[in-house]
Amino acid sequence: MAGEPQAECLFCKIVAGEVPATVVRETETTVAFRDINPQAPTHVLVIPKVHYPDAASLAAAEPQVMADILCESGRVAADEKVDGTGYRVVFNTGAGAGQTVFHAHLHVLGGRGLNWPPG
Ligand code: IU
Repeated sequence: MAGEPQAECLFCKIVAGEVPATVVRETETTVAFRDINPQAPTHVLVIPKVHYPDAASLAAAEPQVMADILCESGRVAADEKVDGTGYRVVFNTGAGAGQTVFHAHLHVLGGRGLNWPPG
């Protein structure tokens, strides 16, 4: 069922505490943890506790949770002290855009200069 934990989903396992992660923030609806392969000095993933495969399906089904994720990204940036220097939030959506984990997640990247357009 949409939103329910998926047995084979790595991020559902992180939410459940079955796979370790360096959690930096947690709310009733979200978890934020450090990316295992950081692409910047700050690289944190903010994920919903509910399972949706990507940002669009999450936003369509649970817009308040999507809003919670965006609010949390700002709090992560402030906690990491990258809000003053600039940071980027990214939802890779679809394999063609580089999505590799199909549980919606927002990347929060900062702590170095970030080029535009992204690769
Ligand atoms: P993507 O947008 O789906 O490509 O992002 C998935 C991210 O999840 C990617 O940056 C990975 O480094 C990260 N990640 C992780 O933090 N822990 C893991 O065990 C795995 C992937 I697998």
